[in-house]
Amino acid sequence: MTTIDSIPVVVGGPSLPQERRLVTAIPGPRSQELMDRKAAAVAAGVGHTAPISAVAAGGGVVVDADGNSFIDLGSGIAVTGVGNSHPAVVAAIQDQAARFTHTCFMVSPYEGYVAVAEALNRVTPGDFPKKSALFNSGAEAVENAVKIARKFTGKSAVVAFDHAYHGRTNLTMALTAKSMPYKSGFGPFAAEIYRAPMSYPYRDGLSGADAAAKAISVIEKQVGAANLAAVLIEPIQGEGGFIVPAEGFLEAISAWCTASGVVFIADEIQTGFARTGAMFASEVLGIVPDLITTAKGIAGGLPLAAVTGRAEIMDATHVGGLGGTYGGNPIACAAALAAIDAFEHDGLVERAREIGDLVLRRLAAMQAADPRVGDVRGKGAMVAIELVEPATGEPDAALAGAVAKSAIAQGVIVLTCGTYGNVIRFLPPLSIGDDLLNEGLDVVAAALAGA
Ligand code: PLZ
Repeated sequence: MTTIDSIPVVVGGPSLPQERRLVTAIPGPRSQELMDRKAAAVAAGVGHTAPISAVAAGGGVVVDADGNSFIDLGSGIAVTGVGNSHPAVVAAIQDQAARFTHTCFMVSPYEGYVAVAEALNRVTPGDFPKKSALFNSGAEAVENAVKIARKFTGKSAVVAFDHAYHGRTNLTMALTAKSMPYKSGFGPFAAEIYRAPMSYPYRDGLSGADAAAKAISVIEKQVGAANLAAVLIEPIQGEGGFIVPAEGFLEAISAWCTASGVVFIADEIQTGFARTGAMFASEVLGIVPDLITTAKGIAGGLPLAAVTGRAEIMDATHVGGLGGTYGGNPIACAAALAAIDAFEHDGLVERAREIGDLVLRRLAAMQAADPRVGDVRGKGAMVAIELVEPATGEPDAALAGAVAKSAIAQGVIVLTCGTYGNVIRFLPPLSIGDDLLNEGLDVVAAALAGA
């Protein structure tokens, strides 16, 4: 138990005071102590954004061991969409933990797993019979989507895009575009992965149709549909810079896949579950993928991931070909059922749209006043600014890093992203209130003005 202003705090969730409050410099002494222990005990490769010791979180705040309360504009990288320690998620976890914590679904199946599969089959886009399989992490879901597509098509090549992020395992490192920090020194990588150009309207100036024609030409000339099992794409790229493709790009790629016997996989691990103002970004962007990978927002913070898609593709794999000791862990499934219910019935899709309207309006005002804000983009509660040298349009990663660092020191957790590291992204929990959201944006605006 820690104390904040002498009040014992043992629980987070929405009842935490919804305020930004700094009572020490950041990091405070207790957080610094944890940073020192981390440096001594945790492998150096595991970095951190905010130098704090988190002890509670909920609504739109994260509280540290020194009693500082931060406005959360990151949701632990798009995970706590329903809000940290959402009461229904907590209750479901507690109830399931008291019943059983594990049997292994492949040994003694249980209802929670099947119910999550049913829910995913229902809420994902596509008016056709679907099936799902559950895993532990986003990377594992992507790996399995590739396995399934290869088995179904009998082909081996996979196309991913410039700026893509799909994970840190060997196959998903190969699928991820950016070398530093994700891949550098960690090769050799998995074979039969090819890269196509992404539609990036701010930087390529191409229409969706032209960008798709360019990508399809690369795919046809350098890979060939006869060898291609799957095209894998984030409908809105996450780590790569919150890149929203030009209108028509995804439809054209998806249509080409359908015509060419290639499985079209949407990686909705960051964009899924109400984040973009629809249950899935595919709906916002007008596509119906063959397979969808999900994770992050699915279970209110517990590790769970899934592949969902056309039943005939999902069923192509022999019995025993898919699985894992923990995939679809019963506690994670209980959390997911509560979280999915909250996404569907607590108005969170609408809330994501409202958040998007508010944040985009504020960011557009920042752009109008400051030529270093080169681009403002995003959908729903997944929006970003791209910072540049005004004279040249060159990416300004140093500025993005300085703004994020200064915002954190002022009590607002924001994340950067982008191939060039020059994008500041906003991924608030959908449980955040307008007041905190505005205050958080005020702090970011002041940090930018002062940088
Ligand atoms: N696909 C689209 O966004 C995870 C990575 C953070 P895991 N993104 C956050 C980091 O630096 O490791 C992600 C994603 C998309 C796949 C993944 C991978 O999901 O659950 O981290 O494996």
